[in-house]
Amino acid sequence: MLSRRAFAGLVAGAAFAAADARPMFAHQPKSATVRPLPLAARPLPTPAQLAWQRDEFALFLHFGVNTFTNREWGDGTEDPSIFNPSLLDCGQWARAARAAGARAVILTAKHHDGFCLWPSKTTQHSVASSPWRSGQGDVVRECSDAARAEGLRVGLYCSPWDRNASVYGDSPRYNDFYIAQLTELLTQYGDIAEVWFDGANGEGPNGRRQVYDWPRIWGTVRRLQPNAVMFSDAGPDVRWIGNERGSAGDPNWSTVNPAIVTAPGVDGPEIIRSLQHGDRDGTVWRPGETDVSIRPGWFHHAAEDAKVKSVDDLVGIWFSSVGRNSKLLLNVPPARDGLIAAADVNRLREFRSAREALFADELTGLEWAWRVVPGRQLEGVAVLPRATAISVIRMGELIEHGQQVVRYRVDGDVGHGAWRELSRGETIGYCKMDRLAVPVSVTRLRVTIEEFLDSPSTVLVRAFAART
Ligand code: FUL
Repeated sequence: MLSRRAFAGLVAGAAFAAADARPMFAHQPKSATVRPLPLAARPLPTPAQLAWQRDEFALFLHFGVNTFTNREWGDGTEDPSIFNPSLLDCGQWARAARAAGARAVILTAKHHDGFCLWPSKTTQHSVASSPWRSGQGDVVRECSDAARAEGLRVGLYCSPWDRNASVYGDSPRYNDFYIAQLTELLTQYGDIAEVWFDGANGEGPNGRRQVYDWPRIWGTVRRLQPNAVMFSDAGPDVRWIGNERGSAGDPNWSTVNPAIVTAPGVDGPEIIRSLQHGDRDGTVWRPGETDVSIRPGWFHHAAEDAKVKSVDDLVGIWFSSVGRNSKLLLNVPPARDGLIAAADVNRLREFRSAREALFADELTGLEWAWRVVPGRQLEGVAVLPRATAISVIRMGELIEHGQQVVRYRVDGDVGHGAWRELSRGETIGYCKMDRLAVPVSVTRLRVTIEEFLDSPSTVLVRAFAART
C-alpha cells in the first residue's frame, strides 16, 4: 500500500514516484520519494510547454487599424493616418492583465490587414506612417516593456495572411517578407514566450494563393527564440482548441497524432475532433490553447460595450478551459483611445474576485492513502478533519512525466461509510476541475483512477469547500 499525499505510480507492481517530482501547486510540499521514474515511451512536454501551461491564463490584445475602422477583418487599404490612439497606455493594459490574474499577454503585432504595430522596415503600412507619436511610436515596444514591468510574459501574433503586402501570393517572395517581419519581432523585443500563427485566410477562388514555408517559418522562430512556444492549428508546440467559444474538449489529451492536423487553416470534422480532444495515443505533446473574446468581436467596437461577457460566463469558461487541461487566452481588446474600456477592466476584476471566492476555502493538509484495487485501478482516500460541504475538486497529473489517466471517479462519504459519487471524467492532465452543481457534505474523499495508460505519474488532488 502506498501512503503519501500524492500517490506514486505503478509499473509491474512496483511503486515509484518521480525523482524530481515538482509540486504542481506551489503550496504543496515536494514529494519525498527519490526512486527514479522509469519513463514510459510516452510524449513529454518541453520546459517551454510546461511554462506555458503553468501560466494557465493569458490576455489576448487585438488592436490595430480595425480598432479605428470598426471592422473585424481589414482589407489592407486602410490609410495609416487613421491610427491615432491618443491616450495609449500599455501600462493600463498590463495592470489590467495582472489584476485579472493573467501571467502573459499576446498582442496582435500584425493582423490580416498587414498594418504593423511596430515600425517595420518591410512595409509602409505601419505605425511609422501614422500620426500617433508623430510616427515615432512602437506599440510592440511599449506593450512588451509594460507587460514585463508587471511581471507578465510576452507573446506576439503576426498574421501570415497579409492583405496589404504586394508580394503576398508570390510565395517565395512573401515567405522572405514574412520571415523578415518575424526576424524583426523576434530580435528587437526581448524574450518572447509565444508566437501565435492564426489559420485565417479569406482569399476567394480568384484570390492570391500563398504557399507558406512552414518549416522555414517554424525554424526561424526556434532559432531566434528557442524558449518560445509556437501556436497554430498544427502547433508545433501548442495547438488551437478548435473553437472560439472558450470550450476545450472533454476529454482533452495533450498528445496528438501529428498526421491529422499538418498545417494551419485546414478544416474538417476529424481535424476539429483532434484539435478539441487531442489523441490519446498521439506521439507528440501539443496541448490545446483556448482563445475566446470577452466581447462578441475580437476588436473593440463601441457598440459592443454593453455586450461584455458576464462573470458567470467567464467563470464557466474558466472551468471549460483551464479546468479541462487547456490554457485560457482571453481577448480583451483596447479601444480607439488606446485604453481598455472601463467595462472590460471592471469585468476582469470581478472575474478574478469570483475565482478567488470559489477557491478560497481549500481543505489543506489532507493525507491521501493510496492502494491498488482489483482491475488495475488505483484508489486514494483522505479523511477530512470534519464534515465539509465540497464544491470544487481540482486534480492534476505531474505532466513532466506525461499524461496517463484515462478515467477517474471521485466519491464522498456522506455519512457512516456511505459513498456517493461526486464526479467522474475522462483525462486529467495538468488540471481537471469538477464543480459540483450542489455542494455535498462529506467526511471522506475517495479518488479512483479507473484506467490509465502505461504508468500513472503523480496525481495531486485538491478539494475546495463551498462558501457559507
Ligand atoms: C482568427 C482571426 O481571423 C480573427 O480575426 C482573430 O484574430 C482570431 C483570434 O484568429 O484566425
